[in-house]
Amino acid sequence: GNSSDDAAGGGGGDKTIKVGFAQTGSESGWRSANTESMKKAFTKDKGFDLVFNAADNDPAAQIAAVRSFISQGVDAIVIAPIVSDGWDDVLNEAKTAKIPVVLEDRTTSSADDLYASWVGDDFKKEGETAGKWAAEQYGGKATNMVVLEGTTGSAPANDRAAGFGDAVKGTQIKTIASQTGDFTRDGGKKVMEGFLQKYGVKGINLVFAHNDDMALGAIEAIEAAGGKPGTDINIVSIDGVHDGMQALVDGKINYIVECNPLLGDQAADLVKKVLAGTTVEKKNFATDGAFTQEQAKAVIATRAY
Ligand code: GYE
Repeated sequence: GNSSDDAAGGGGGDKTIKVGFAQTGSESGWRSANTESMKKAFTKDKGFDLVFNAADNDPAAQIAAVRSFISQGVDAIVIAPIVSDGWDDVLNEAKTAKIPVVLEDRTTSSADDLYASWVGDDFKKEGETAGKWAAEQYGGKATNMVVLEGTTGSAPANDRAAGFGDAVKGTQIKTIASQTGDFTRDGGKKVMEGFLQKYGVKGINLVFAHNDDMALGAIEAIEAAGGKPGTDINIVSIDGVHDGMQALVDGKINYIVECNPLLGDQAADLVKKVLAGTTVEKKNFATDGAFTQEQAKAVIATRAY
């Protein structure tokens, strides 16, 4: 690096803070909003020199990006870990190099002392909220559910599945198939096509999609199979991105649990505080709402993303 050679790890004054940000990739609408939020928060004006990397959902490439930040001698590293496992070695390397790491969005299974802080959403609670709603709406009658899972091994896929599972336990909702669609619209569409071929529109009553993009892909697959999404097959998903909210307003999705992607300012604040030696919370949760079709109509015009 060069533009911040004078930063020397300082957190205050008018020295530029060089930050390497290892983003997952660009898999979803949520991710686009998150990347934009991060880029807006880590600007030159605000005292940062941001080195941005998107790993295209490849865990090995993401770890390589973090290693390159370490060898560039950045002042701090921010990571949105694609998967939870496999971070110990590189986090130890950052620790040895005395470069603090702030996690944003997804969590890791590494020990707490390997990173300075985390900011993100409560994925388990999101799953629970979605599951509670599904249990109330459909749990009293025999319901065949298919699940479109997020990226295998990612914290949101693991935690949303666990939270939802807890909430529908003991109801008549039965999971007949569950497969990863990698948090992408295309992935959701392809997996749903396979489910529809196997079970038919009539054999599936409910889709739980771990994110809106996969729900949007499933809508395309259901319509192509001659079904009515939101009526013949009900859909519950998580995120609350614009296209998802529009599908909710249009009656094609039945319920969306929000996951706030606007984490940039909090992440930037944490980086500054950690570099300044200020004590910060280890875990910082954003707050999330949830929307029925009627509630979505009332808020869609004023959503920030
Ligand atoms: O729900 C999904 C994105 O990690 C919370 O990643 C994030 C998830 C989000 O691809 O749309």
